[in-house]
Amino acid sequence: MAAITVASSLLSSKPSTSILSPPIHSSTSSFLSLNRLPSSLSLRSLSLNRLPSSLSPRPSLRRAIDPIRASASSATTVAEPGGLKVTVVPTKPVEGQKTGTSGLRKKVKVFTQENYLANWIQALFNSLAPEDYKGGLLVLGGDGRYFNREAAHIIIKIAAGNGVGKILVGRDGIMSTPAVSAVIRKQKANGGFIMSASHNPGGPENDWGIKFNYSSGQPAPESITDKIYGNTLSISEVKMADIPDVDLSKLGVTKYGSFSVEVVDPVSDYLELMETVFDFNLIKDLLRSDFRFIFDAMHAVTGAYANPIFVKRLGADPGSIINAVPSEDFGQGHPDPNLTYAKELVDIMYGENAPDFGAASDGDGDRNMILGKGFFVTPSDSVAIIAANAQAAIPYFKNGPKGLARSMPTSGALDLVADKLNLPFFEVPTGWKFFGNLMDAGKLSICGEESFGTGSDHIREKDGIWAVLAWLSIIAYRNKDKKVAEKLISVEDVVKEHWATYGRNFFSRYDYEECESEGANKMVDYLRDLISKSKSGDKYGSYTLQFADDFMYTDPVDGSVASKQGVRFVFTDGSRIIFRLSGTGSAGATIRIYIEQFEPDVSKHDMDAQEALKPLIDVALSVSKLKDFAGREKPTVIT
Ligand code: VG1
Ligand code: CO
Repeated sequence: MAAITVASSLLSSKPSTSILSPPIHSSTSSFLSLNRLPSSLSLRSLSLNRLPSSLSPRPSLRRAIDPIRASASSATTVAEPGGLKVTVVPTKPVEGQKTGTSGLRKKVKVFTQENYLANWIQALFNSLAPEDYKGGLLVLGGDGRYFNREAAHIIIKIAAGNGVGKILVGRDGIMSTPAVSAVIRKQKANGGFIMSASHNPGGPENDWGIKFNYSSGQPAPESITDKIYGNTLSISEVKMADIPDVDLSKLGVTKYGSFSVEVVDPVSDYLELMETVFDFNLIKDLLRSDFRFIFDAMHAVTGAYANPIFVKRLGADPGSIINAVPSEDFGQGHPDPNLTYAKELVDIMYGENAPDFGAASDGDGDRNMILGKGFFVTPSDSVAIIAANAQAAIPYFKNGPKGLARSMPTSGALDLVADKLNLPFFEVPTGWKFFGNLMDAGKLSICGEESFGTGSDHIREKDGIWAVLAWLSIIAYRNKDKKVAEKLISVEDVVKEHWATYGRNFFSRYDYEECESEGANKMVDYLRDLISKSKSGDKYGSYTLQFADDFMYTDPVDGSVASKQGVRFVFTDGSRIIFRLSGTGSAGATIRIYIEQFEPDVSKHDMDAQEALKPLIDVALSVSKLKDFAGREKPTVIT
């Protein structure tokens, strides 16, 4: 690794736009001669390796194995047009590189195995049509987690080796998932990579992940991810440009023949977009008054966005942003904004003298949690309330949303809004990739998932900061005519008013994390068998079954079919119990149970959700025999 770190520290002294000739040999004849001397690459590495390690800017850069260097001794070098030298590194397939709900996620120890990441990146290029990347523009961002820096260099070199024209990378490799989507769209890029395992913990002992989005800014659909997986099983070589590591800490362009890397500010394009979506002056007025706001970045990527947006641009108190410095292990926390893992914020919001508004976001900035003073807004309610108020409070929706959508396990609160506003409505499987086609076809504006994901067609990802700005807009709009010292309409008031209008969908999710895969799979098999035998009218406690199935979705735009997306029991009163296995974990199996019951009676709306749902939760646990199959008494997380 020393070869790479030294090269990058030398580069950092260059002016911000440097035109570097190819690092070793620039003429075709020298490529040819190199071609006959495959050992030249390792010789160069050896000599550079002798330079003092004190030149290394970051000790962490030397920790991980460089998968490409590890096999460089048997590599051959070929000439490529454009003055870029490409090394073809022989490799072998690695098992298990199938992407889940959102990208490929594994333990860091797995990703740092020889060629593991390189194989997947090359398999991705092998899956795309050449016109989708040759000479094209790609975006690269990440959430700042451990291994991102090393991974960025590997991705840049393989992209260059495959003929990509230019990479836009966030400074220090930082760019949130929604910002990557925004930049792809604004800069008309062919696609982009996000180095993140999202809400999964980071650090040498924890998780790493990679996601690929394509030209609309949308997560790659299964048609692409299936191809990538297929190619990982037959891969035999990785094409890698022989260029030094680029200094990612300095803004500017570095050129290598026909390839270039531009380090960009990760915030500016995203902030510019937010300014077109929201009325910033409206939010500014709210944040300036006696309204108290707090945002918890959970030591993750939104730390880079919170200060420029909430403090500098919108005038929030600098002390209102907590855990604002992205760290490689998220301060040893679990960057998942829910009632369990965002404990610090929850304690503040439920404590004495709590602020009026609290919010948090996850590792890569696409999730959000919204809290009022001593009050939690469920994500299912949140998207419904945003949809109901969007036209009035958010300029982007001034003509009204085009359509609404939610993932299948998300509560039916949004359905009721769609009904009232007479809007097209869609129910899709879990995972944001299913919303994009509907947005591209102009059928969908606002959508959400129960898993703390909310967003709109301003980009093609869920968007944590957008959700916070949407809620601030709603509160600001509702209070815009209030005089100083007059009592403000609170988050809780807005939610309760919504329930009074539409009824309340009590909702809860139970997660049983890191169960034995065998037991979890057996439970799902058992449930599938059960639904095949069930019939309408069957009794489950005091509930009568309307139907039970394994959710299947046919995309109304391209006709693609996603099956086995969750076992559901739907009862005659609209109550639902849903079972799914998580597709984002990196070890064992996580069982998720989703429980929902509609309550039209306002006098019952103040009930605690766990209390209101108790009979249905008991049915869910007994129907699934979860305790027997998973050997668990209690869930790890209750939402
Ligand atoms: C979970 C959520 C899902 C979300 C996905 C990615 O998936 O349930 O709604 O889209 O995470 O979110 P699963 O398969 O574990 O249930 V993120 O913030 O990781 O990009
Ligand atoms: Co995320």
